[in-house]
Amino acid sequence: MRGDKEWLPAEVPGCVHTDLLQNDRIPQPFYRNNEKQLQWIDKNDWIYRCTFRLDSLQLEHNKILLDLKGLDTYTKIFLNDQLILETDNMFRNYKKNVTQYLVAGDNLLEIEFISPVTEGLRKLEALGYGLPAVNDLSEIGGLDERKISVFTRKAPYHFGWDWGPRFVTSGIWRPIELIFLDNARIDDIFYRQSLLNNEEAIIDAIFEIDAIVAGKYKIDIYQGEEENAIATTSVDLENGINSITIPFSIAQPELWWPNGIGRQHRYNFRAQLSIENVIIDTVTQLIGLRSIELIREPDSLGKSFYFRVNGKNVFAKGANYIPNDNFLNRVSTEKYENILQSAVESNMNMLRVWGGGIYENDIFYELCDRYGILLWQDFMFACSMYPGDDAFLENVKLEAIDNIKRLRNFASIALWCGNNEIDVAWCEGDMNCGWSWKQHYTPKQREIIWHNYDTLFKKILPDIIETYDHTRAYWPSSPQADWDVHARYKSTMGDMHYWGVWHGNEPFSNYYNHIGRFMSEYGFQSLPDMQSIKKFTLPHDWDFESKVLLAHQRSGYGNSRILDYMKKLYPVPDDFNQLLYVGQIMQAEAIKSAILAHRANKPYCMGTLYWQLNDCWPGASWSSMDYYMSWKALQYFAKKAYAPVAIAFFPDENNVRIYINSDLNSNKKIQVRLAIKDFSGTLLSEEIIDTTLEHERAVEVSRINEKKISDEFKKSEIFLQIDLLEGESLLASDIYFFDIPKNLHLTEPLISTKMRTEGENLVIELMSEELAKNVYLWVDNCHSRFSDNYFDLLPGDKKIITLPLCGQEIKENDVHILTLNSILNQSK
Ligand code: BMA
Repeated sequence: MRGDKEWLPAEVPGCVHTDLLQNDRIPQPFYRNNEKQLQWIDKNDWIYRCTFRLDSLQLEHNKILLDLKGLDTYTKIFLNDQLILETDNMFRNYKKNVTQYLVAGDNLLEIEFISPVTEGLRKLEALGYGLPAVNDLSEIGGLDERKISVFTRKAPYHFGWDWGPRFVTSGIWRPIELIFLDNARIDDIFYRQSLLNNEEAIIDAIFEIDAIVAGKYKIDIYQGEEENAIATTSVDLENGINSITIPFSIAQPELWWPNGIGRQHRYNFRAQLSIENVIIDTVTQLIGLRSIELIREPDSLGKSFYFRVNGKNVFAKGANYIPNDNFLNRVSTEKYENILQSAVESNMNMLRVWGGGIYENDIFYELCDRYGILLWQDFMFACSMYPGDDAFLENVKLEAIDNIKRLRNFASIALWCGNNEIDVAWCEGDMNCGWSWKQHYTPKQREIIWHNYDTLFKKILPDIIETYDHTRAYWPSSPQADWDVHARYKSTMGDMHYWGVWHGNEPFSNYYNHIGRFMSEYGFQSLPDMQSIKKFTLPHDWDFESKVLLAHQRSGYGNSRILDYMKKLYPVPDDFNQLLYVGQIMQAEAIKSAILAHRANKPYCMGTLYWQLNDCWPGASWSSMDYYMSWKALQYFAKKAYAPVAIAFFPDENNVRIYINSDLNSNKKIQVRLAIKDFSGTLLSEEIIDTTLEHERAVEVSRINEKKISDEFKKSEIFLQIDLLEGESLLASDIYFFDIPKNLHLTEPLISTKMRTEGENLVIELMSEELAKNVYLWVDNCHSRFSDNYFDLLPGDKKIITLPLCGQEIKENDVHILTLNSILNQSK
């Protein structure tokens, strides 16, 4: 800390919070209420320093650059006691020529981090009035109503969000490197795909080369290990940055496809720069060849909004993605793998990198390319209004250019989007719409604030996209109906965030009648499971209203919103573990029904991304995986709801309509077996329908009159089972209840289990005489992932579940089972 004499060891990449933790100076930030007592950290300035040795040979290079890939955020950088650079943007990559400052022997690099709070307050005062920033948890930071997040180009969620804590970090969050140059260096290559079809791909390789020595150079581009170059050019480079375009083509290109549609082929392009037959620089990149378009065309209902990849219209299935930790240096490659493999395993093909987080690390995009996960990429602006002074706008411009250049070669990026929810929150032009922000300002201030918005999101950012990446579409804000039309729940154009359920306290059934052209957000909260809760709490915290659990719940209505919904639909258990479990299945059922409704409305609706895939700390949130990477019930449900073939039920006033969603690429003749059974499996009625499953469409296969069912049977004692059969093989199956869960007359099931170890897995065989609803399995102290969980076990069916062993012996008694049946029976 500045003013302190003590130096502590630190990590790079890292941040001051994790360094203090490593040095035992602070307690675990996420544990219980510790967040509050750690708010002093961001009010201080911190200095990081190191020495590095260079020998005289290294100093002989013509130019030496210091490459600072990520500094969070306000810094003064000293090299051998000389101020060489000041920075003010976490998202920028700064490069500084340091040749003249370096010496043979020890060199001292010192980076002084100025408190983002001090700087933010200074900027707020200079502006003279505050700007809306609804998720900035200023009170927790001891700043009362003073929202400073908007003044600093730093991850917005560091200042708090409605699912995350306030830890305003400082530190070197990405690596720092020295680059030695003699003649010239390839600074950047953009493989711009100007034409792509089955016959041919035409690629413009656009090079930026930094030449220190002007002269004749040669550029070769190779494919993989092939000896013959696919393009060769001789160039005369001038001193400084040279831009050179080298077009080349590939015959019968193998294309890159999103997950579930095709393979993710990538070409390995190796570019070489040489002078007099000596190779002086090589850059290798894996490039997926695909065309991608955002199709917004007027139609009879409004205007379409969907992605077309390689000429094929893609229904987007996925979720919104936030950073995986408040302390970004803790997100390991394994964690990125885990989260993206979870997305793939859950049949997703798109994630939205939401605008309140970060432009992710390269590894994230690399994995999305590898696994076929398309990305809706926001710029980092969310739920706030931003300043518009020249310095701010120039800073954002450079940030956008840095990140577009870093990311534009990734095949996975489908769209650049200006911000999250600002258009809809401000709602220019109508005093009665929006989030009541405008009312706090004078007409003059309103004009300035909107002008700033307009300049940044409707001029600067689209212009930059046009210059640096015009092969992709730009969309100013999510959600938006059209370029100049605000989104509403009734919009028949653009993308939609539907928050009537949860924020609006509306019933889950409203998911069926609020369907837009592309559902880019909707969600429902739950808490993590008991094993995760135990990691950051003590037993006396295990209560929805405890101080600690409320501190880990950042949405305004607290946990009471979960309880309100639960009381209407489910039994509300006294036992805390059971309460968590019911909360999770309620969330899972809600989002499953929304996903299936969106899919059934294809092609009117062409995408569904629920809020939210992951967490940045342990707590209540809308996530389907918790901070510890444990799958909540929702993740298991999403996997089934996103399966290529999935059954959807839509109850309306009189009927339940049954749809089959198919993303298969051919039609299939199938048999649909509809069976009404009681909970012990007795068949009460049956119908078999021969039909055709239409590829890439949803078809209605049946309509069941619920009134008739209630006349004939006791609706709380029966269920409908649907099996889709193609010949002998079961394509999909699901069940439907004619009553809400809390009314179901499910008896305590006798589940018989058989367990055995097979290699690295525990195999569990389950059977039940009675229908067992939402069978939840867990093993104490073993957090690995079951092959399925929270599933319905049908009477007489055998279900086999596997669990990777956690390096421990698991005995029969260690495996616990909970069902909704038991809870219903306790509450009687
Ligand atoms: C959406 C998001 C987030 C927020 C979430 C839940 O509006 O864009 O800002 O966390 O809702 O409220």
